[in-house]
Amino acid sequence: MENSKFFGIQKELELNEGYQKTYKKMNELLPTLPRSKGWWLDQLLQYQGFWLSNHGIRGSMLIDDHFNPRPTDIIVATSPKCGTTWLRALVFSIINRNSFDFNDHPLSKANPRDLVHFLEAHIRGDRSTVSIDGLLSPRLLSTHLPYSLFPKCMTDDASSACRFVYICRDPKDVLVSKWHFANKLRPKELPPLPLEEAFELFSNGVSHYGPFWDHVLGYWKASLEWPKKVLCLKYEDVKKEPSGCVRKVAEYLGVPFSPEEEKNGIVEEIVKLCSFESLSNQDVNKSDTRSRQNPMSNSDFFRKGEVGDWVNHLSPQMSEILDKITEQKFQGTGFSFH
Ligand code: PAP
Repeated sequence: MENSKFFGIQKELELNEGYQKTYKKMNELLPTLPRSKGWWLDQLLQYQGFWLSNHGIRGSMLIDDHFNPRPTDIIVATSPKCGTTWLRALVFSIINRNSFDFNDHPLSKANPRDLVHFLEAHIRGDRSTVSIDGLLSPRLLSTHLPYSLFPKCMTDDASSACRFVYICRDPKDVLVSKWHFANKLRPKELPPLPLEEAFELFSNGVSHYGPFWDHVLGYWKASLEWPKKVLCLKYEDVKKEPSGCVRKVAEYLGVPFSPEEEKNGIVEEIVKLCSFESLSNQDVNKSDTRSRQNPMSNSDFFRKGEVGDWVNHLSPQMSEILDKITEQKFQGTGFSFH
């Protein structure tokens, strides 16, 4: 129990025996993993080639042992700060477009993270979480886990299990977004994280669910191999052509817009509803929702929502180094951010 206390996991959870076994396995494993400084209070641990917090590792192990995928599952997958909030909102409104009035929509009352459940967080097996097994199909879930960390039954089989919609973003903007976010989350007792330190960590691959580039490549390669199973989007493309991307996602999910929906401007309604301007101005996303259980406030997920804000923060040398890493990592893969 000493380890579980140390890692802040499994406090007074009432768990069934199956879950207890996974927690035990995890608590034995965690102290053996290489670790690095975190971005806020947590440490990052190296697990199967990626840097994860203890919660990320817990999520991965619990999914391995306890998640029962369904063919209708839709999983919104992202590396943090690549557009998770936006993509959650878009996919939610695409698949539920016939269930809600756009003038009185759940997205005007709830943050997208409350409408699209975070798989790693809700598979904990304790009573305080949503029962993933109890959700009606089609389940819309989200994840930050790298593709290779999902069990083979979810990733190798092109036809029978879940589909993934992935979004990625220029790493320079990801770093800047993450650095701002880290400084919002850091406890008051700690000094702000200097940008230089964030840059060092990020460019060395030490960021949540990183290395960033390996995260992108896992999903990109899968999307090439199984285009019906994984759809890869880029934040920059969605910004440039939001309607086209909304149509693409709807088609991929097997719910294309009918001529009548097109005529009624439903695509544009969705784009408008999910835009940064619209979501960030909802009261639910403006108020401070921070609590002891949840240190992240809804407002923390909205900053600028722009492409290229990195120019206001990174030195030319930093941007050059990141571009070089990106070029080297993606060479010969067919992927680029241009
Ligand atoms: P997460 O992965 O931690 O959940 P995520 O939503 O991916 O966070 O990242 C937040 C970023 O998306 C912020 O970017 P910025 O720091 O560069 O501004 C946030 O502003 C941006 N964002 C949130 N909602 C939208 C939206 N509707 N459209 C465009 N960008 C958005």
